[in-house]
Amino acid sequence: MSDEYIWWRDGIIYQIYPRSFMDANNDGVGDLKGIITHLDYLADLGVDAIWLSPVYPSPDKDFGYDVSNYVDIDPRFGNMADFDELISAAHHRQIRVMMDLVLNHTSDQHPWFQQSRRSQDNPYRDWYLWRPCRGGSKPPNNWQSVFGGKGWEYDLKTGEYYFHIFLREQPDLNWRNPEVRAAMLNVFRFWLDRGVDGFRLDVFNGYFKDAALRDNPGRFGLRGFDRQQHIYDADQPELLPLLGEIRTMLDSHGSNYAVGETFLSSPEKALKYSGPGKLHAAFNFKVTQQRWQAARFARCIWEWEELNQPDGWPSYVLNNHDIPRSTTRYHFDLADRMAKVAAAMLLTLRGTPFMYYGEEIGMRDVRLSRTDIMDPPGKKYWPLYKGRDGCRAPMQWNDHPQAGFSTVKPWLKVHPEYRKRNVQQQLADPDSLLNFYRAAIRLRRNTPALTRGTFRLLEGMPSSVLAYIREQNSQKVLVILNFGTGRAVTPFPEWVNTRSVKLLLNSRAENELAISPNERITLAPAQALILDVSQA
Ligand code: ISL
Repeated sequence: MSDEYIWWRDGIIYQIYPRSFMDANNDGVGDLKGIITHLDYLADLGVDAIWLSPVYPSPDKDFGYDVSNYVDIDPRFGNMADFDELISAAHHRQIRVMMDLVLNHTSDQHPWFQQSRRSQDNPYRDWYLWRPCRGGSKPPNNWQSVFGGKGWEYDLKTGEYYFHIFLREQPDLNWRNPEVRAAMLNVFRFWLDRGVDGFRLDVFNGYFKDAALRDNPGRFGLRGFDRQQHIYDADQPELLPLLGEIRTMLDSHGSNYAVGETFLSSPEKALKYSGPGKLHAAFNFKVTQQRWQAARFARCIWEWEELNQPDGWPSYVLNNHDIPRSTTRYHFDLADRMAKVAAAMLLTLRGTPFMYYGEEIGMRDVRLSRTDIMDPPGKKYWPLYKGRDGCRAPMQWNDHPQAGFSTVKPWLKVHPEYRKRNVQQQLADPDSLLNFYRAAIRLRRNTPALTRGTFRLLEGMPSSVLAYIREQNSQKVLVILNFGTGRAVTPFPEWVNTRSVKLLLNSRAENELAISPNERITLAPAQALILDVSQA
């Protein structure tokens, strides 16, 4: 592996949900100026890139994931001048900027769809998936919407159905139409020309649907969407050549990066779409679906590692804007100690770590009453499924009203614990989760074994312990993570000379590193240790 620094390989990518990060103009919605005011915070945290969830004009039926103009900024977030300022201010601090491209569907308010629905012979008709009724009035096939109900919406005016895999206000584009393809590649170019360094591609493997629109076969599941095998409404063979084309374009602009949000993700699928001539990376969300048990993570990481051999580059994510925050998901307690173990893992695995705003201070999901729910699937399925608002609450900057996010009531409720959990308080506390993230990120940056090094799981550990070795040239780093709430006595691999072990990071600094005469380490509950064992 080359020793030259490559930001998307060696660096850390931090996802910002702009409407919840910082509200500089005090209208209750976060904005670009707000992000600019906190770039120093991000530089100090040590991230190499930020990915902005959508900031384009949008009617907000799906909070920006329904785009009505791909080449502008929604006035609630600011304007193009603010965007240019953000790019240059970020670059000034060696922070790259990634845009979220939502190209599977547009908003129904996008001028393309407005044209398309006008008449069957409108030049934009074929930009979307319009089909006549089947057998009189039935939808063209059995495809469903992820957010509930049928995937087809009947349009009275022109007497046909259009397909939407998400909300009816998010019609799917017809990527087989060369004009759509060309328009979308121009969207990439537009942002590249403005200085953007990379992209996150929303639902990229959904771009193409079966040309014959065949019915999906059934399977067992709770919701309509889950009761089908999605073999015809995603992952079609036309996708790979398109990814090749996207990659060529990105490479011809410099070292621009693209990570795909693998829809209906599996590790095999993520791998299939990433690598040379394809996307740089595609998310493997299996990691986010594990219970907090060392053995489960070991299996999942091992599988992802194996798939990425010999020359794939994994990425890891514990949090994003679609799933409950890891602290809430795993019911972390022990005063953030377990969150430190998760951080130590994320930042020492072989692969690009993705962080999500607020993860570094251990934000929890906010609990909302039925009337406060904003997310459409949450409204639809309450109380069975409460939607994704919980992980999208305003960033907790300090203990001022509204957590320093805004001076007015924000678009979504602030988590009530913000007075004791916020950036300001954690910066001042040397033992805080935030300071642990900062230290671990610094260590990672200065330790080639932790970025480019090989990865090897250690066997023979107690059941609550995940341990692995990262190695680069002569540098060997041992990571030992106690996932359990009890103590764990852990052996060293026999080749380690325990007398020359050097402590690099200890998540429970109050416990000194103690190696017993029989060459074992006793880990406290939820303790993470990162050790230099090069001299063994
Ligand atoms: O979030 C999910 C379930 O809770 C997923 O099914 C999610 O909808 C899917 O992974 C696609 O997500 C992306 O596209 C959606 C948008 O709502 C999500 O926020 C986005 O990440 C439609 O654009």
